[in-house]
Amino acid sequence: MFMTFRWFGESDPISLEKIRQIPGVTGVVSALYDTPVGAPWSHERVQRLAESVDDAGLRLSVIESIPVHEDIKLGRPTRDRLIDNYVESIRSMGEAGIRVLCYNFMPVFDWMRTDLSMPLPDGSTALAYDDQRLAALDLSRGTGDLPGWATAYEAGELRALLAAYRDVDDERMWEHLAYFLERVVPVAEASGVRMALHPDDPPWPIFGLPRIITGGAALERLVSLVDSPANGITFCTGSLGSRPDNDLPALAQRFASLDRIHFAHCRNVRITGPKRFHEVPHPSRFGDVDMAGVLGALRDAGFAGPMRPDHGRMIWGEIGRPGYGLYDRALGAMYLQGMWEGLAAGAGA
Ligand code: DNO
Repeated sequence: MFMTFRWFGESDPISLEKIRQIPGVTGVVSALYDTPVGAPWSHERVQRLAESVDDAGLRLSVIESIPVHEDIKLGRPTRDRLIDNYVESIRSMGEAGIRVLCYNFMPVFDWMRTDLSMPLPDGSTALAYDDQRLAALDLSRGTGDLPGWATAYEAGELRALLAAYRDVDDERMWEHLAYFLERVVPVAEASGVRMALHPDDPPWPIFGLPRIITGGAALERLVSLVDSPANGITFCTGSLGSRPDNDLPALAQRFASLDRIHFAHCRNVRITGPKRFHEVPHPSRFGDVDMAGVLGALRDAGFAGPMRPDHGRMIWGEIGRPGYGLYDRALGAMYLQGMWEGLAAGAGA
């Protein structure tokens, strides 16, 4: 593996110069944040982004994400034109030499939490989710009040979208995902790009919306939809790990040995009840994720792809984008590299 770090572009308070000073981080994970969802990414723009990262002495290793338009997820007739645009964006990535695309197929919302700054006993704060609190959230005024990275929707727009999904159950979502992948994966393969679907976070339905990428059975089904190495997954320990029925080391072993893990997101969660968890520091002993088991499985399978520390807590008085401050993620990067180095040493012993 090689270590990467997410960067939200020029407006990110954590500059590339700072990222470069985290020992061992060589890759950057980023995106074109000002392109409207559904519009094609031009080769020039992607190339310019890659060059700005190069200039800082790093390499743009992963695009996270090219968002999938809701019309594709809903299976609307407009999807064909939007898929053409998506394919064009993938070609642009390939031409710019970027080999991994992390994306998701979650309806309406991306990752969701009910608390962005839950205090932990040591005085740090972390992201937390509690399904009972989610049920109490009011969507009638749009997404404005939601604690999460949801795309902003006005009340009316959100109501219409939620209504449109009422006709889309899990099986329809799978059909729409297959339709998308059948058209996109061959182009990714020809462009030298590996697609890495991010599991749903949290991995269960929210607000009555279907969520299908939840665990081992779903990942098996995903990789069989289009049988190509370009149709892979982002192995997110935190998302998959918030369900106790997911055996993370076994899943890592299974999908890495198929060469379908193209990107690893590593973070830890503590499960505190049914559909209730909060994020914790990266090392295994703070939560329910067996990080050594996961990294050991990846290493044994010869995983050579990008890995990044995922969400960190807010520590040392840092104020910033929830989950994406500098300090705790940098500590995570060091822990993960230390673990990897130790595993490598152990393998020869
Ligand atoms: C959260 C991230 C996700 C991820 C998308 C990929 O912190 O892991 O938002 O970027 O789901 O499309």
